[in-house]
Amino acid sequence: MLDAFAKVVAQADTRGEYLSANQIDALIAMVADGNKRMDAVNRITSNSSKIVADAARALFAEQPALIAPGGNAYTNRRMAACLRDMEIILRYVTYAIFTGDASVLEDRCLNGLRETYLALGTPGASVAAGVSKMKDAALSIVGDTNGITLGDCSSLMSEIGGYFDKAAASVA
Ligand code: PEB
Repeated sequence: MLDAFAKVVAQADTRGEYLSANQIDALIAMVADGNKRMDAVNRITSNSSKIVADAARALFAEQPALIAPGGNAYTNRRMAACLRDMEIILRYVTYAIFTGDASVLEDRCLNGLRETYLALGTPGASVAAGVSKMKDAALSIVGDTNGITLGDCSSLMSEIGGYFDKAAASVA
């Protein structure tokens, strides 16, 4: 599990080189914008239940076969497992945003997840659809400009979107 700093150190070390000016500049920019990152993590974390519940509700409205008898989220046990899975994925996405690096998400959550769903007979494409709904909800919460000093959050927003996309793509 790496963060943005450890990642560039690991990369530089495999080449036996000092950190490059570009790498240092990128990290300086990341630190300078650190409050935005922490605020984004805080917003997603404190709205996590709503993000998960709304995304699940929208997913089941779009794919009602999932909650019909015989569906992959039918019975309370499977419904609970489904909500829990979405919560787990969202939690790892917040870790990736916090560290500025996807390795925690990849190593501890996504690695082998597609195979797990294949083995369970859980439709990965439906999980991916749920993740993409969480992405939309999270980005709209992070991007809410109400009551804050306006600034440019575009690169952070696209980084955050990228973590959700990575999660969706890894199970779709
Ligand atoms: C991954 N999910 C399930 C299981 C595991 C995971 C390992 C099997 C064991 C169990 O049931 O607990 N666990 C989960 C995860 C990590 C982990 C992400 C990462 C660290 O450790 N059903 C649907 C939707 C979807 C869904 C499409 C969006 O209809 C999920 C939610 N996951 C789902 C369901 C099960 C499951 C298990 C329904 C139960 C499957 C079953 O027992 O039939």
